[in-house]
Amino acid sequence: MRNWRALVSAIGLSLAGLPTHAMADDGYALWLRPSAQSVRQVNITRSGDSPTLMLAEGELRRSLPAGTMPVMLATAAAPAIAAFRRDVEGLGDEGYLVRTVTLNGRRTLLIAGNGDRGVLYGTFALLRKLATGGRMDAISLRSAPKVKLRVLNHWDNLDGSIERGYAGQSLWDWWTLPDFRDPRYTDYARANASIGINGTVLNNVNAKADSLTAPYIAKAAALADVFRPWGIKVYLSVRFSAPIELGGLKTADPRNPAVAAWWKAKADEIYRAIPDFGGFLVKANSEGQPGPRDYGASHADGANMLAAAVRDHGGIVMWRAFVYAETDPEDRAKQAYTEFKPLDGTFADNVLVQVKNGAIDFQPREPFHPLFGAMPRTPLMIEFQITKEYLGFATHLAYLGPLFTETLDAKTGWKPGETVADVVDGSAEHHALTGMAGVANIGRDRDWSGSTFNQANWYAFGRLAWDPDLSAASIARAWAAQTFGTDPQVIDTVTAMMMGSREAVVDYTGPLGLAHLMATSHHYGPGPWVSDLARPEWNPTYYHRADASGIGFDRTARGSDAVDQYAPSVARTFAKPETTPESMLLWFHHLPWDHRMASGHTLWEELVAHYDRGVDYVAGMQRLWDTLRPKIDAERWQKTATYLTIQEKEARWWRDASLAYWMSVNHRPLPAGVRPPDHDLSWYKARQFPYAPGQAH
Ligand code: GCV
Repeated sequence: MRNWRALVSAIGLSLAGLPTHAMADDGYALWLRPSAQSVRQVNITRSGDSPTLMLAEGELRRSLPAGTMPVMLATAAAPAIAAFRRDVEGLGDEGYLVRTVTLNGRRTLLIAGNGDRGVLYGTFALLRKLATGGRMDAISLRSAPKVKLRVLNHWDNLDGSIERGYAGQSLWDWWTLPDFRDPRYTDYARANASIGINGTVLNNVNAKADSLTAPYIAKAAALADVFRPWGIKVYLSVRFSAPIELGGLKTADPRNPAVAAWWKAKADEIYRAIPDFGGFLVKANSEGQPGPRDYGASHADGANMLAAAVRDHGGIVMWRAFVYAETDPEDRAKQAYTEFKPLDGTFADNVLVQVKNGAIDFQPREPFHPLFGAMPRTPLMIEFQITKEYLGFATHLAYLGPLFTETLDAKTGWKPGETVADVVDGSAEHHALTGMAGVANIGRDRDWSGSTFNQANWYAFGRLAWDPDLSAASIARAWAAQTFGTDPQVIDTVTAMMMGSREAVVDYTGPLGLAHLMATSHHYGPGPWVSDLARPEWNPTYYHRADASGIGFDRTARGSDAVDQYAPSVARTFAKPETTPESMLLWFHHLPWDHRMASGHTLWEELVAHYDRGVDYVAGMQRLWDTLRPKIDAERWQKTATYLTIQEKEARWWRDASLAYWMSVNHRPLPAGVRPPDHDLSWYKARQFPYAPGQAH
């Protein structure tokens, strides 16, 4: 024992002697830095003793400099802040006010909300302001979330794997729960609270019925206990056929009273263990999942039956619109609208229909989903994918802020000026129940998200769920400052790298509106040639339709007429190549390779130029990152630099394989001076990656 102590103390001494720039930073702290290990001498008063208020106090004690003016944490009902009650009005139960006021004759920093959660969010807003260069004496913050349910969707399986997860195994150790509550669960909740996320769906939408058994409910309840003080509710994905698998019923038909009774009893059981359980998320009749359509019942029948089971407890149902049927020959991009639009107004008032940002599947670029604005009598929740299934997994630097805001800012055309954000935040139709879901990119990797820059996508999702009107650039700047410090050169450089990074991925994987060109199943790398899968819409050739004469999917009236699902003004824009934004050209049109682009180039020349632009952008990010070497801790700098090298290699691979394939189809030479692919097409086709991460099983 004495030797052991001596060793520890020797290491402690030698570590203390190291210069700070040599200290490793493994990214575990995310954007929540720096935080002292010991509490500081700050005069903080609380209006109560709730766990949430105590957490807020702890955050301040670890982060505020000693000698800061007194701080008052108070909910609106506290007599001490009666004079400021009106300032808190209109902030709902999660909004906050942070301001310097005079209390009992002393200048005091007041952090107030109608409820404890508002005070906690105000605390994090204050710390963010300070970490991004704000001054304590000039603080004046007032904000309330525009979206009610700000929810992460974990596609985590009960065996610890994560579908489309690239940051290691699931955080949830189902095996040791409910007894062992890994401290990391608290750190997860804290990180989410710091950006306003207030819900988490624990398990994969491709759900197993087992998650509804008593042992797994107890495990979920243990997580809910950890998350509760941080303002985070737990939800579960449910398998629609669970009454058959667990209840021994012969059917899961939502119109069958025994089925409804089974779900009601199951919901009651869950609420006994988790009194503030959020509700259910459902993937039904999609990609092989069971659902009400198996019995001739509608999606509304299914959703409403589940909604009735949770309604008395205040629960909700998030019912996904991501459906396409194996028997349906209709353009896949049209099927969700065809199925759901007629159901508008038939859903119970505790149901949200959860719609992916685009009509296919989280591609690097998709036009906004035509359901937004087309179902005014139904609350529509938007679903983004934070994990980068189609944008380079964990290794590629692709900041998704511009992808998220491009969709949120899109004009639906259904009402003057109406945007997707207006539909999502409920302002378009005055829906009180609103939501934004993000498929999480979080795993057990030390840095949570597989890379430092992937953390920015988690952060951006949370910030936009709180306020969908924020700009992607302002979020990137704030994240950079919180993550790397306030050196302007670092913030400017990091933001510059981030802001064009998603467009670069579009350029080197599928420019000008091309989509779904990836390899089969694991979705890693290019596979535009794939044409032999069982279902037509699983094949990349279904999406690009390239042949000797042209390329692109005709979704005009001459083709699938998907444009007709948009509001007339938007449909008119997308109906003609001349008025369609070039970034979405081949999504809506099949055009000859010689089609003249705005630049004067042919479509083929332009396509090639985009691939090169994408690869060049990555090289540019490498150069910029090199300039930051003296200013970033060695561990995070080196990992990012190495990942950029991987990205550069894979961007070239995507470009070369794609060009080799397009040339095999159009029989055209590359424009003069363009570098030919490194290998011939057969070499690219022969690549196999049976162990690529994140695969469904
Ligand atoms: C969870 C895509 C993904 C699947 C995912 C599905 C969905 O198809 O590849 O892994 O399944 O979307 O969103 O349900």
